[in-house]
Amino acid sequence: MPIKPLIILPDPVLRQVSKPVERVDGALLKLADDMLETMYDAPGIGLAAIQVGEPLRMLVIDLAKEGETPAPHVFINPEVLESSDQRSVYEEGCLSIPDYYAEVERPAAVRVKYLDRDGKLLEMEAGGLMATCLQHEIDHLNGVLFIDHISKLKRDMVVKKFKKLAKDRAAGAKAAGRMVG
Ligand code: GNR
Ligand code: NI
Repeated sequence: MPIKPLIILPDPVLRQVSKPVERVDGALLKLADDMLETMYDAPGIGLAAIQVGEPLRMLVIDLAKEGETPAPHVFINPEVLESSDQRSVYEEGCLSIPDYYAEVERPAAVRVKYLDRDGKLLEMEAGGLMATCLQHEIDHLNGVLFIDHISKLKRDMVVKKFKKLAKDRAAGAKAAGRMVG
């Protein structure tokens, strides 16, 4: 099952703190490939393992635009080593909070260390969208969502809307079940 279902707000799974990866083995790389496929299908530019229900510190990013050569990146056990004092603002979205977008201010550049798919320890200095995306994804590993960086008023409105959507979906599924059953 290469394309995995996405975990959607307000599922408490999204608030779990993910565990460090202990071994970069075949099963982990299979998960990375499934995450990339799920991300491309959505489509999105990044995905953390917890968004497909796996509480592991791994994320994937591909910033290539449609029509460009794909540029998949896998980050295992990523850690921010340094953040710039300079900030930048991007309009962010999240595959776990579909169709909601808001501006978020974050450090404009970060230096991260991580393991790549060969289990090799690497460092990356990122700016622009890569810096924002890395921070958005690393937040997921810590159970943090981009709506945690907006005003409480806006956040409460979004959470309320998604709670209602989840409730309506559950009621709809139950009604459909009655019809076939
Ligand atoms: O697809 C995504 N787009 C995006 C845009 C701006 C800042 C962050 C992101 S990440 C998001 C996919 C996602 O939810 N990753 O966790
Ligand atoms: Ni996200």
